[in-house]
Amino acid sequence: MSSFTITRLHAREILDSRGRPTVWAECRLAGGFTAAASVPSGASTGRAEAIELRDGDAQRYRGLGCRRAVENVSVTLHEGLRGRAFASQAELDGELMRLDGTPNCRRLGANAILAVSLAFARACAVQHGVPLYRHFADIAGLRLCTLPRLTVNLFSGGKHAGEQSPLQDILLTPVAAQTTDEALAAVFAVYQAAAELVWKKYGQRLLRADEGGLAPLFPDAESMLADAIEAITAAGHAAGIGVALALDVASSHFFHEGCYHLGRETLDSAAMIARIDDWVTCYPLVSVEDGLSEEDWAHWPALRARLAGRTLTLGDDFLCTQPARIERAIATRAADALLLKVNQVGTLTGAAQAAALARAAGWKITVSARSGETEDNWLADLAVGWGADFIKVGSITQSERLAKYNRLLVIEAETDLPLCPLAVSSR
Ligand code: 2PG
Ligand code: MG
Repeated sequence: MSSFTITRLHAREILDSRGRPTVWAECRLAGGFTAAASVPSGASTGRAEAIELRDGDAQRYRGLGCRRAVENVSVTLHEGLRGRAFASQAELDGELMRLDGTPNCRRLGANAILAVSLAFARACAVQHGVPLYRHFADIAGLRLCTLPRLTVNLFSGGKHAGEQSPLQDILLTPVAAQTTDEALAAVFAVYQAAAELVWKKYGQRLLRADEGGLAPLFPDAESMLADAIEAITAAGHAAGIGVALALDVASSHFFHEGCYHLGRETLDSAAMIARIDDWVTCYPLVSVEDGLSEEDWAHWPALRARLAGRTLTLGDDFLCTQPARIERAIATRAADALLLKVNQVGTLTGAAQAAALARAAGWKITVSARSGETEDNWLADLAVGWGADFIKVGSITQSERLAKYNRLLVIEAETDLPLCPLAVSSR
Protein backbone atom coordinates (compact mmCIF):
# COMPACT_ATOMS: atom_id res chain seq x y z
CA MET A 1 0.00 0.00 0.00
CA SER A 2 1.43 3.38 -0.95
CA SER A 3 1.61 6.25 1.48
CA PHE A 4 1.55 9.96 0.83
CA THR A 5 4.00 12.23 2.63
CA ILE A 6 3.12 15.89 2.83
CA THR A 7 6.11 18.16 2.33
CA ARG A 8 4.38 21.52 1.95
CA LEU A 9 0.99 23.11 2.42
CA HIS A 10 0.27 26.66 1.50
CA ALA A 11 -2.83 28.71 0.83
CA ARG A 12 -3.97 31.94 -0.70
CA GLU A 13 -7.05 34.10 -0.46
CA ILE A 14 -8.86 34.18 -3.82
CA LEU A 15 -12.31 35.48 -4.81
CA ASP A 16 -15.39 33.40 -5.53
CA SER A 17 -18.12 34.01 -8.12
CA ARG A 18 -19.75 36.66 -5.91
CA GLY A 19 -16.43 38.47 -5.50
CA ARG A 20 -16.15 37.30 -1.90
CA PRO A 21 -12.93 35.86 -0.51
CA THR A 22 -12.46 32.12 -0.30
CA VAL A 23 -9.53 29.73 0.18
CA TRP A 24 -7.22 28.16 -2.40
CA ALA A 25 -4.66 25.67 -1.09
CA GLU A 26 -1.80 23.74 -2.58
CA CYS A 27 -0.40 20.46 -1.29
CA ARG A 28 3.00 19.08 -2.21
CA LEU A 29 3.87 15.45 -1.54
CA ALA A 30 7.30 13.83 -1.30
CA GLY A 31 8.48 13.20 -4.85
CA GLY A 32 7.19 16.62 -5.88
CA PHE A 33 3.61 15.56 -6.67
CA THR A 34 1.72 18.84 -6.30
CA ALA A 35 -1.90 19.90 -6.68
CA ALA A 36 -4.22 22.69 -5.60
CA ALA A 37 -7.93 23.09 -4.91
CA SER A 38 -10.37 25.89 -4.08
CA VAL A 39 -13.39 25.79 -1.81
CA PRO A 40 -16.87 27.19 -2.55
CA SER A 41 -19.18 29.04 -0.19
CA GLY A 42 -22.97 29.10 0.29
CA ALA A 43 -25.42 31.95 0.88
CA SER A 44 -28.54 29.99 1.84
CA THR A 45 -26.66 28.03 4.46
CA GLY A 46 -27.99 25.47 6.92
CA ARG A 47 -27.55 25.97 10.64
CA ALA A 48 -25.78 22.65 11.11
CA GLU A 49 -23.10 23.35 8.51
CA ALA A 50 -19.41 23.26 9.38
CA ILE A 51 -18.16 26.78 10.09
CA GLU A 52 -16.21 28.84 7.54
CA LEU A 53 -13.61 31.00 9.24
CA ARG A 54 -13.99 34.65 8.26
CA ASP A 55 -11.74 37.46 9.49
CA GLY A 56 -14.57 39.65 10.79
CA ASP A 57 -12.70 42.86 9.90
CA ALA A 58 -15.53 45.11 8.78
CA GLN A 59 -13.05 47.40 6.97
CA ARG A 60 -12.05 44.61 4.59
CA TYR A 61 -14.54 42.67 2.42
CA ARG A 62 -17.22 43.51 5.02
CA GLY A 63 -15.67 41.05 7.44
CA LEU A 64 -15.60 38.19 4.91
CA GLY A 65 -11.80 38.06 4.45
CA CYS A 66 -10.16 34.63 4.74
CA ARG A 67 -6.65 35.64 5.84
CA ARG A 68 -6.93 33.75 9.12
CA ALA A 69 -8.08 30.58 7.34
CA VAL A 70 -5.19 31.00 4.89
CA GLU A 71 -2.75 31.35 7.77
CA ASN A 72 -4.19 28.25 9.38
CA VAL A 73 -3.22 26.30 6.24
CA SER A 74 0.12 27.92 5.50
CA VAL A 75 1.34 28.00 9.09
CA THR A 76 -0.65 25.82 11.52
CA LEU A 77 -1.48 22.89 9.24
CA HIS A 78 1.78 23.15 7.31
CA GLU A 79 3.77 22.91 10.53
CA GLY A 80 1.52 20.20 11.97
CA LEU A 81 1.57 17.97 8.90
CA ARG A 82 4.91 18.60 7.16
CA GLY A 83 6.99 15.42 6.86
CA ARG A 84 4.12 13.20 7.93
CA ALA A 85 2.98 10.20 5.89
CA PHE A 86 -0.68 9.25 5.46
CA ALA A 87 -1.88 5.91 4.16
CA SER A 88 -5.27 7.23 3.10
CA GLN A 89 -7.56 10.23 2.73
CA ALA A 90 -9.42 9.09 5.85
CA GLU A 91 -6.20 9.18 7.84
CA LEU A 92 -5.37 12.72 6.74
CA ASP A 93 -8.93 13.95 7.31
CA GLY A 94 -8.98 12.36 10.78
CA GLU A 95 -5.81 14.25 11.60
CA LEU A 96 -7.23 17.52 10.25
CA MET A 97 -10.28 17.12 12.49
CA ARG A 98 -8.03 16.24 15.46
CA LEU A 99 -5.87 19.32 14.92
CA ASP A 100 -9.00 21.46 14.69
CA GLY A 101 -10.40 19.90 17.85
CA THR A 102 -14.04 20.96 17.35
CA PRO A 103 -16.90 18.96 15.79
CA ASN A 104 -17.76 21.69 13.27
CA CYS A 105 -14.27 22.90 12.20
CA ARG A 106 -14.79 26.14 14.12
CA ARG A 107 -11.19 26.67 15.18
CA LEU A 108 -9.23 26.31 11.94
CA GLY A 109 -12.24 26.86 9.66
CA ALA A 110 -14.04 24.44 7.34
CA ASN A 111 -12.72 26.55 4.44
CA ALA A 112 -9.11 25.90 5.56
CA ILE A 113 -9.68 22.22 6.33
CA LEU A 114 -11.58 21.41 3.13
CA ALA A 115 -9.01 23.20 0.96
CA VAL A 116 -6.31 20.91 2.40
CA SER A 117 -8.49 17.78 2.24
CA LEU A 118 -9.18 18.42 -1.48
CA ALA A 119 -5.66 19.51 -2.44
CA PHE A 120 -4.28 16.38 -0.76
CA ALA A 121 -6.75 14.17 -2.70
CA ARG A 122 -5.69 15.78 -5.97
CA ALA A 123 -1.99 15.44 -5.17
CA CYS A 124 -2.56 11.72 -4.34
CA ALA A 125 -4.29 11.26 -7.71
CA VAL A 126 -1.25 12.87 -9.35
CA GLN A 127 1.08 10.54 -7.40
CA HIS A 128 -0.98 7.55 -8.50
CA GLY A 129 -1.18 8.82 -12.07
CA VAL A 130 -4.97 8.44 -12.23
CA PRO A 131 -7.73 10.92 -13.11
CA LEU A 132 -9.30 12.60 -10.11
CA TYR A 133 -12.70 10.93 -10.63
CA ARG A 134 -11.03 7.52 -10.44
CA HIS A 135 -9.17 8.50 -7.29
CA PHE A 136 -12.42 9.73 -5.70
CA ALA A 137 -14.01 6.35 -6.52
CA ASP A 138 -11.02 4.57 -4.95
CA ILE A 139 -11.24 6.66 -1.76
CA ALA A 140 -14.87 5.62 -1.33
CA GLY A 141 -14.26 2.00 -2.36
CA LEU A 142 -16.57 2.38 -5.39
CA ARG A 143 -16.44 1.28 -9.01
CA LEU A 144 -17.08 3.80 -11.78
CA CYS A 145 -20.51 2.96 -13.21
CA THR A 146 -22.48 5.98 -14.36
CA LEU A 147 -22.39 9.72 -14.89
CA PRO A 148 -24.71 11.97 -12.89
CA ARG A 149 -27.84 13.39 -14.51
CA LEU A 150 -27.94 17.17 -14.73
CA THR A 151 -30.22 19.38 -12.70
CA VAL A 152 -29.63 22.86 -14.11
CA ASN A 153 -30.86 26.11 -12.62
CA LEU A 154 -33.35 27.92 -14.89
CA PHE A 155 -35.17 30.35 -12.57
CA SER A 156 -33.88 31.73 -9.30
CA GLY A 157 -35.52 33.28 -6.28
CA GLY A 158 -34.94 33.34 -2.55
CA LYS A 159 -31.57 34.35 -1.18
CA HIS A 160 -29.88 33.99 -4.57
CA ALA A 161 -32.09 36.61 -6.22
CA GLY A 162 -32.85 39.35 -3.71
CA GLU A 163 -35.75 37.33 -2.23
CA GLN A 164 -38.22 38.78 -4.73
CA SER A 165 -39.67 35.31 -5.44
CA PRO A 166 -40.15 32.62 -2.81
CA LEU A 167 -38.72 29.48 -4.46
CA GLN A 168 -34.94 29.39 -4.62
CA ASP A 169 -34.28 27.23 -7.68
CA ILE A 170 -36.40 25.86 -10.51
CA LEU A 171 -34.10 23.40 -12.23
CA LEU A 172 -34.24 21.55 -15.56
CA THR A 173 -33.61 17.80 -15.71
CA PRO A 174 -33.26 16.59 -19.30
CA VAL A 175 -34.70 13.13 -18.63
CA ALA A 176 -34.72 11.91 -22.25
CA ALA A 177 -31.07 12.78 -22.83
CA GLN A 178 -28.77 9.80 -23.25
CA THR A 179 -25.57 11.76 -22.70
CA THR A 180 -24.33 14.87 -20.88
CA ASP A 181 -23.68 16.39 -24.27
CA GLU A 182 -27.33 15.93 -25.29
CA ALA A 183 -28.52 17.13 -21.89
CA LEU A 184 -26.60 20.40 -22.17
CA ALA A 185 -27.95 21.07 -25.66
CA ALA A 186 -31.52 20.56 -24.38
CA VAL A 187 -30.88 22.88 -21.43
CA PHE A 188 -29.45 25.56 -23.72
CA ALA A 189 -32.58 25.48 -25.87
CA VAL A 190 -34.87 25.82 -22.85
CA TYR A 191 -32.74 28.58 -21.29
CA GLN A 192 -32.95 30.62 -24.51
CA ALA A 193 -36.71 30.07 -24.71
CA ALA A 194 -37.03 31.10 -21.05
CA ALA A 195 -35.00 34.26 -21.66
CA GLU A 196 -37.42 35.20 -24.48
CA LEU A 197 -40.41 34.40 -22.28
CA VAL A 198 -39.02 36.56 -19.48
CA TRP A 199 -38.60 39.46 -21.91
CA LYS A 200 -42.11 39.10 -23.34
CA LYS A 201 -43.92 38.46 -20.07
CA TYR A 202 -41.97 40.53 -17.58
CA GLY A 203 -40.26 43.05 -19.87
CA GLN A 204 -36.96 42.08 -18.39
CA ARG A 205 -33.70 41.44 -20.21
CA LEU A 206 -31.19 38.85 -19.08
CA LEU A 207 -30.69 39.63 -15.40
CA ARG A 208 -29.06 36.72 -13.70
CA ALA A 209 -29.03 35.65 -10.09
CA ASP A 210 -26.05 34.27 -8.17
CA GLU A 211 -25.99 30.95 -10.01
CA GLY A 212 -26.88 32.34 -13.42
CA GLY A 213 -30.63 31.60 -13.20
CA LEU A 214 -33.14 34.06 -14.65
CA ALA A 215 -34.83 36.12 -11.98
CA PRO A 216 -37.75 38.27 -13.09
CA LEU A 217 -40.41 39.42 -10.64
CA PHE A 218 -42.57 36.30 -10.63
CA PRO A 219 -45.94 37.02 -8.99
CA ASP A 220 -45.91 33.71 -7.08
CA ALA A 221 -44.35 30.26 -6.76
CA GLU A 222 -46.75 28.67 -9.25
CA SER A 223 -45.76 31.16 -11.97
CA MET A 224 -42.14 30.09 -11.64
CA LEU A 225 -43.14 26.48 -12.26
CA ALA A 226 -45.65 27.25 -15.01
CA ASP A 227 -43.19 29.53 -16.83
CA ALA A 228 -40.58 26.78 -16.73
CA ILE A 229 -43.03 24.39 -18.39
CA GLU A 230 -43.89 27.05 -20.98
CA ALA A 231 -40.18 27.48 -21.78
CA ILE A 232 -39.65 23.71 -22.11
CA THR A 233 -42.56 23.49 -24.52
CA ALA A 234 -41.48 26.58 -26.48
CA ALA A 235 -38.05 24.97 -26.92
CA GLY A 236 -39.73 21.98 -28.59
CA HIS A 237 -39.36 19.51 -25.72
CA ALA A 238 -42.15 17.52 -24.10
CA ALA A 239 -42.47 18.59 -20.47
CA GLY A 240 -41.83 15.65 -18.18
CA ILE A 241 -40.89 13.33 -21.03
CA GLY A 242 -38.04 15.22 -22.68
CA VAL A 243 -37.21 17.67 -19.95
CA ALA A 244 -38.55 17.52 -16.39
CA LEU A 245 -38.07 19.85 -13.42
CA ALA A 246 -36.48 19.78 -10.01
CA LEU A 247 -37.23 22.24 -7.26
CA ASP A 248 -35.27 23.74 -4.36
CA VAL A 249 -37.84 25.35 -2.08
CA ALA A 250 -35.14 26.33 0.48
CA SER A 251 -38.02 26.82 2.86
CA SER A 252 -35.90 27.30 6.00
CA HIS A 253 -35.41 30.84 4.78
CA PHE A 254 -39.11 31.69 4.91
CA PHE A 255 -39.99 29.65 7.99
CA HIS A 256 -40.56 31.92 10.97
CA GLU A 257 -42.39 31.25 14.24
CA GLY A 258 -43.65 27.87 13.10
CA CYS A 259 -45.09 29.07 9.78
CA TYR A 260 -44.08 29.16 6.13
CA HIS A 261 -44.30 32.65 4.63
CA LEU A 262 -44.63 31.70 0.97
CA GLY A 263 -44.93 35.00 -0.88
CA ARG A 264 -48.02 36.68 0.55
CA GLU A 265 -49.35 33.47 2.12
CA THR A 266 -48.78 32.07 5.59
CA LEU A 267 -48.97 28.28 5.78
CA ASP A 268 -48.59 25.87 8.65
CA SER A 269 -46.61 22.66 8.07
CA ALA A 270 -49.64 20.62 6.97
CA ALA A 271 -50.68 23.32 4.49
CA MET A 272 -47.11 23.56 3.20
CA ILE A 273 -47.07 19.79 2.62
CA ALA A 274 -50.41 20.03 0.81
CA ARG A 275 -49.03 22.81 -1.38
CA ILE A 276 -45.97 20.75 -2.30
CA ASP A 277 -48.27 17.82 -3.04
CA ASP A 278 -50.18 20.08 -5.48
CA TRP A 279 -46.95 21.12 -7.20
CA VAL A 280 -45.92 17.48 -7.58
CA THR A 281 -49.36 16.68 -9.04
CA CYS A 282 -49.31 19.58 -11.50
CA TYR A 283 -45.66 19.66 -12.56
CA PRO A 284 -43.18 16.93 -13.54
CA LEU A 285 -40.76 17.19 -10.62
CA VAL A 286 -38.00 14.63 -10.13
CA SER A 287 -37.09 16.00 -6.69
CA VAL A 288 -38.26 18.51 -4.12
CA GLU A 289 -35.41 19.89 -2.02
CA ASP A 290 -35.92 21.41 1.44
CA GLY A 291 -39.70 21.43 1.05
CA LEU A 292 -39.85 21.92 4.80
CA SER A 293 -37.58 23.84 7.15
CA GLU A 294 -34.42 22.39 8.68
CA GLU A 295 -36.11 22.71 12.08
CA ASP A 296 -39.37 21.07 11.13
CA TRP A 297 -38.27 17.48 11.95
CA ALA A 298 -41.77 16.58 13.13
CA HIS A 299 -43.30 17.03 9.66
CA TRP A 300 -40.60 15.73 7.31
CA PRO A 301 -41.79 12.07 7.63
CA ALA A 302 -45.30 13.13 6.51
CA LEU A 303 -43.83 15.02 3.56
CA ARG A 304 -41.75 12.00 2.51
CA ALA A 305 -44.76 9.69 2.86
CA ARG A 306 -46.86 12.00 0.64
CA LEU A 307 -44.18 12.19 -2.05
CA ALA A 308 -42.79 8.63 -1.93
CA GLY A 309 -42.81 7.00 -5.36
CA ARG A 310 -43.77 10.28 -7.06
CA THR A 311 -40.71 12.45 -6.51
CA LEU A 312 -37.64 12.47 -4.28
CA THR A 313 -37.75 14.14 -0.87
CA LEU A 314 -34.34 15.75 -0.93
CA GLY A 315 -32.63 17.21 2.14
CA ASP A 316 -30.10 20.04 1.88
CA ASP A 317 -30.16 22.49 4.83
CA PHE A 318 -32.22 19.82 6.57
CA LEU A 319 -29.33 17.32 6.53
CA CYS A 320 -26.29 19.57 6.01
CA THR A 321 -24.32 16.51 4.78
CA GLN A 322 -23.93 15.62 8.48
CA PRO A 323 -23.88 11.86 9.17
CA ALA A 324 -25.75 12.25 12.48
CA ARG A 325 -28.62 14.14 10.86
CA ILE A 326 -28.76 11.66 7.98
CA GLU A 327 -28.95 8.73 10.43
CA ARG A 328 -31.81 10.43 12.24
CA ALA A 329 -33.62 11.11 8.95
CA ILE A 330 -33.20 7.47 7.88
CA ALA A 331 -34.50 6.24 11.24
CA THR A 332 -37.55 8.51 11.10
CA ARG A 333 -38.11 8.01 7.33
CA ALA A 334 -37.92 11.76 6.90
CA ALA A 335 -36.30 11.89 3.44
CA ASP A 336 -35.15 9.62 0.62
CA ALA A 337 -32.44 11.70 -1.05
CA LEU A 338 -29.32 13.54 0.11
CA LEU A 339 -28.01 16.80 -1.29
CA LEU A 340 -24.29 16.39 -0.76
CA LYS A 341 -22.14 19.50 -0.29
CA VAL A 342 -18.66 18.70 0.93
CA ASN A 343 -18.11 22.06 2.60
CA GLN A 344 -21.17 21.52 4.82
CA VAL A 345 -19.19 18.84 6.63
CA GLY A 346 -15.60 20.03 6.11
CA THR A 347 -13.69 16.98 4.82
CA LEU A 348 -13.95 14.50 1.97
CA THR A 349 -14.11 11.68 4.49
CA GLY A 350 -17.06 13.23 6.33
CA ALA A 351 -18.86 13.62 3.00
CA ALA A 352 -18.01 10.04 2.00
CA GLN A 353 -19.56 8.82 5.27
CA ALA A 354 -22.68 10.84 4.55
CA ALA A 355 -22.91 9.40 1.03
CA ALA A 356 -22.37 5.83 2.26
CA LEU A 357 -25.18 6.17 4.82
CA ALA A 358 -27.54 7.52 2.19
CA ARG A 359 -26.67 4.77 -0.29
CA ALA A 360 -27.08 2.02 2.31
CA ALA A 361 -30.58 3.30 3.04
CA GLY A 362 -31.49 3.15 -0.67
CA TRP A 363 -31.53 6.95 -1.01
CA LYS A 364 -30.57 8.91 -4.10
CA ILE A 365 -27.72 11.42 -4.04
CA THR A 366 -27.37 14.83 -5.67
CA VAL A 367 -23.83 16.21 -5.50
CA SER A 368 -24.15 19.98 -5.34
CA ALA A 369 -22.10 23.11 -5.91
CA ARG A 370 -22.59 26.23 -3.78
CA SER A 371 -23.98 29.58 -4.84
CA GLY A 372 -20.49 31.05 -4.35
CA GLU A 373 -18.21 28.97 -6.58
CA THR A 374 -14.77 29.13 -8.13
CA GLU A 375 -13.41 28.04 -11.49
CA ASP A 376 -12.18 24.81 -9.88
CA ASN A 377 -13.90 21.75 -11.34
CA TRP A 378 -13.29 18.99 -8.74
CA LEU A 379 -17.04 18.72 -8.13
CA ALA A 380 -17.58 17.04 -11.52
CA ASP A 381 -14.96 14.41 -10.66
CA LEU A 382 -16.55 13.88 -7.26
CA ALA A 383 -20.03 13.36 -8.68
CA VAL A 384 -18.68 10.78 -11.15
CA GLY A 385 -16.34 9.07 -8.68
CA TRP A 386 -19.04 8.70 -6.06
CA GLY A 387 -21.69 7.59 -8.55
CA ALA A 388 -24.10 10.45 -7.80
CA ASP A 389 -27.56 10.13 -9.30
CA PHE A 390 -27.69 13.87 -10.01
CA ILE A 391 -25.37 16.86 -10.05
CA LYS A 392 -26.51 20.40 -9.27
CA VAL A 393 -24.13 23.08 -10.44
CA GLY A 394 -26.28 26.13 -11.22
CA SER A 395 -27.17 27.50 -14.62
CA ILE A 396 -25.39 27.09 -17.96
CA THR A 397 -24.03 30.59 -17.86
CA GLN A 398 -21.02 31.85 -15.88
CA SER A 399 -17.67 30.17 -16.06
CA GLU A 400 -17.60 28.92 -12.45
CA ARG A 401 -20.62 26.76 -13.42
CA LEU A 402 -19.36 25.87 -16.92
CA ALA A 403 -16.05 24.68 -15.48
CA LYS A 404 -17.98 21.75 -13.98
CA TYR A 405 -20.15 21.03 -17.03
CA ASN A 406 -17.13 21.22 -19.31
CA ARG A 407 -15.25 18.82 -17.05
CA LEU A 408 -18.21 16.41 -17.21
CA LEU A 409 -18.01 16.53 -21.01
CA VAL A 410 -14.33 15.61 -20.84
CA ILE A 411 -15.02 12.77 -18.40
CA GLU A 412 -17.88 11.53 -20.57
CA ALA A 413 -15.63 11.44 -23.65
CA GLU A 414 -12.84 9.77 -21.66
CA THR A 415 -14.92 7.07 -19.96
CA ASP A 416 -17.92 6.54 -22.20
CA LEU A 417 -19.97 5.88 -19.07
CA PRO A 418 -23.79 6.00 -19.41
CA LEU A 419 -25.96 8.45 -17.51
CA CYS A 420 -27.43 7.21 -14.25
CA PRO A 421 -30.79 5.46 -14.78
CA LEU A 422 -33.79 7.49 -13.69
CA ALA A 423 -35.95 5.87 -11.09
CA VAL A 424 -37.84 7.56 -8.31
CA SER A 425 -37.40 5.76 -5.03
CA SER A 426 -40.65 4.34 -3.70
CA ARG A 427 -39.29 3.20 -0.38
C1 2PG B 1 -28.64 25.26 -2.31
C2 2PG B 1 -27.35 25.93 -2.72
C3 2PG B 1 -27.05 25.79 -4.18
P1 2PG B 1 -26.20 27.77 -1.29
O1 2PG B 1 -29.40 25.78 -1.48
O2 2PG B 1 -28.92 24.15 -2.74
O3 2PG B 1 -28.13 26.22 -4.97
O4 2PG B 1 -27.30 27.26 -2.32
O5 2PG B 1 -24.86 27.38 -1.82
O6 2PG B 1 -26.39 29.27 -1.21
O7 2PG B 1 -26.50 27.10 0.01
MG1 MG C 1 -30.68 23.89 -1.35
